[in-house]
Amino acid sequence: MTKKRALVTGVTGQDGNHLASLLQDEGYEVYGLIRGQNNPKRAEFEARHPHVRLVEGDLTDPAALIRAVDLSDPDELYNLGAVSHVGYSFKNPSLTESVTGKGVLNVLEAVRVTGRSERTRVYQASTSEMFGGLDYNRPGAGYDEDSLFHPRSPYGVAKLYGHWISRNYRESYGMFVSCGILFNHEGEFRGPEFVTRKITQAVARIARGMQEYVVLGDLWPKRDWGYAGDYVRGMWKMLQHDRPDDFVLATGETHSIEEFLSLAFRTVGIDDWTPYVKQDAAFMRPAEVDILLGNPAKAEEQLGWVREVSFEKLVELMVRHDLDALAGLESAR
Ligand code: NAP
Ligand code: F7E
Repeated sequence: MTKKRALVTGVTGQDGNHLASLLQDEGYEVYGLIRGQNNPKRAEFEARHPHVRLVEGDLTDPAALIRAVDLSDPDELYNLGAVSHVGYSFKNPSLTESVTGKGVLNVLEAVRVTGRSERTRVYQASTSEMFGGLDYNRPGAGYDEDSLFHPRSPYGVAKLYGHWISRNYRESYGMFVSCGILFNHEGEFRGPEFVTRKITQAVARIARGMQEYVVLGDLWPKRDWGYAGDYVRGMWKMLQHDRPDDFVLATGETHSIEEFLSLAFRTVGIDDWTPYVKQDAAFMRPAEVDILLGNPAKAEEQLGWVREVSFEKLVELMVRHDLDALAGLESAR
């Protein structure tokens, strides 16, 4: 039997790393889009995923995307590439619009103009940041697929464009395009610029006596945090479903950054984290998303999606991973 073929944009990111492994395990021939003429993540990625064929291309370059689609001839295309950091998007709004917003259009057009509208199923990485978490727009049972959107950052606005252009291509051209509205998901591949990894790396270093404190922004915002490994399985399930649709993936629990800090420090035996945390306005945003809480009922019922890793396990997994990484560095010296 011929293998299914998948193309993943953003393959060098957190979700790309998890998804590349999942697709390999499912027997796919996997292609990954990699940007830049000398991407610093390339060597590490190739060592971890020797089976993935990397194709050079940038989401802002329509011709590069057409070439990548032609070369990989995918049954499934997962569009994970994006400027994904909310704080960075305030400082680079135009870049964010080009990559995170218009990049989606470029991907959809590459599929369409190469005559693959009927063949290639597309996953679009939409986000809970599209909801905004404002008082007037805060459903008690959690945001679902029908909740109102009110994005609060250039990132959220660009993602909302990507979400709607995906729905538009589904409706206009009958393309199989599914949007996963994913709430925050974290893990061992999370970039150090995001708050969870910044905390767990700092906790590991503080526990080893290599760092005195960590400097953060606001500590009161609440997030619905899950494990990335669980969420990429949900993405894959969306493209195996009998029709294209939108699905929320979330845990249905919300926790503040203070709660994350408390659990992370407790993992290394520190009960009072307050002496180890300082705050700086540099890490605060011009507009904040106060609280995110998702309702994954539709994905659970229609896709049979289940989350395996709890919030408590997630925090422990990340801290232990970062402690092990430090121990590995120390023994290599
Ligand atoms: P990530 O770790 O930040 O990865 C982003 C990926 O996009 C990286 O591979 C990056 O390449 C690539 N990229 C950036 N600019 C590009 C460009 N101009 N052309 C081509 N590729 C480019 O993000 P993630 O956490 O894996 O998230 C995956 C997707 O899900 C993103 O679209 C994100 O916005 C969305 N999302 C994430 C979450 C979450 O909690 N993680 C929740 C909802 C939605 P480099 O490695 O070269 O930088
Ligand atoms: O911030 C606060 C910050 O950057 C979480 C992306 O994957 O999930 C992610 O977006 C919270 C915010 O993630 C620091 O203000 C405090 O309230 O880890 P984050 P995010 O903004 O929720 C969504 C669903 C996505 O789609 C995005 O792509 O933590 N915070 N102090 C901090 N945040 C950071 N990064 N650094 C701090 O020092």
